[in-house]
Amino acid sequence: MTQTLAIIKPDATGSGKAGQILAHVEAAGFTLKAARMIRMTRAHARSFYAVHSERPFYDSLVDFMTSGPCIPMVLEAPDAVARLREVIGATDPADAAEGTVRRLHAESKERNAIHASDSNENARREIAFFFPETDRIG
Ligand code: 3AN
Repeated sequence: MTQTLAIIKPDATGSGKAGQILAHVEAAGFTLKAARMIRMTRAHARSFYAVHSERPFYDSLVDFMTSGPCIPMVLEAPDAVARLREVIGATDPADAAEGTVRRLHAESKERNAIHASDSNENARREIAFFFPETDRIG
């Protein structure tokens, strides 16, 4: 078993889709190991997305991620990082495969419902970013 970090983003919490999205990933075989509901500060969001700091969409992304509640979650499954990327679909919902979380629930390339770690190294870093060791079960 391996773990990955997902975040249900403010577009999805705001439109009442958090429960459907969690049900979707659980039905796809993931076990929920930790979760919180938070409102990210600008400093928090800037730090989390530091890798994108030179991209033209960075300020807008920080605005969006701080616009409402987020639900970071630790999800566990065999090959969790790659499998969750498949289940959520492409960044742009117009390119996401049928039946993926983003195809079903995302509004746009920015307001795209859910984040998922893109490598095992980033999963470890992102899990530690949101969850102290004492909050992680099992
Ligand atoms: P993914 O979330 O699919 O790994 P990344 O890491 O390229 O995509 O981008 C991180 C986040 O930045 C995306 N989830 C999305 O919210 C936003 N984003 C990425 N590309 C764009 C873009 N061209 N325009 C606006 N927002 C974007």
